[in-house]
Amino acid sequence: MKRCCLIAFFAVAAGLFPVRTVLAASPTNTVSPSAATHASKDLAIDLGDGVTMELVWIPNLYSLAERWVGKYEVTNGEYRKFKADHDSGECKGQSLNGDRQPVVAVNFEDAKAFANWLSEREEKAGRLPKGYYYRLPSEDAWLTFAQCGDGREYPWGNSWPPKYGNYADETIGEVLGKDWGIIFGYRDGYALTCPVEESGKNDWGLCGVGGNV
Ligand SMILES: [Ca+2]
Repeated sequence: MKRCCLIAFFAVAAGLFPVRTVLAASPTNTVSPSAATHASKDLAIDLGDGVTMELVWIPNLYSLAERWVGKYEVTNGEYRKFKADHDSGECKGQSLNGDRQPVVAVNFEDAKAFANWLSEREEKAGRLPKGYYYRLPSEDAWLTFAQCGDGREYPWGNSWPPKYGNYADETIGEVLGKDWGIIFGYRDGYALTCPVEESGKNDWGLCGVGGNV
């Protein structure tokens, strides 16, 4: 994950780090594995007004606390159910603010607050499994689901350039200038953020797990 992580590192300073939520067992969780796994299906959280947040059941994470992982990065549309006036802004005249684009212009505390809000909302509605809560993924969980559990260097495998996903491709040079880091020989068609569905799905069914948003 060397180059992808490097891109993500620089993105944090710009508020462009990816926000993804997981549904995890709390440290005091007393739910037995057999009871917990009865619901071992993907989840869809209805946030209202047609906004649905999807999570994928990842059995390989069972040794960690995480059980379900957000299928996509948290979108602007989802985040605005928590903070209605959130504005992800624009860059060089390109909007970052579409409902299906990943939320940006948020910091670590904002991301944690979103996960806490989601936990409280779902618990109040009686939809949160006993002993579980939403939070950001741990580093170990992130590496496991981004690498599909086999230690691969990139979400798609060990080859370079990427096979899929939205990265600093040749498109970004055309929009932001040639001084930006560009992956030559790779073109995903997006200079900046893209709809989360188009950010590349890994073998475990998770989209956009490499690079920044
Ligand atoms: Ca791109």
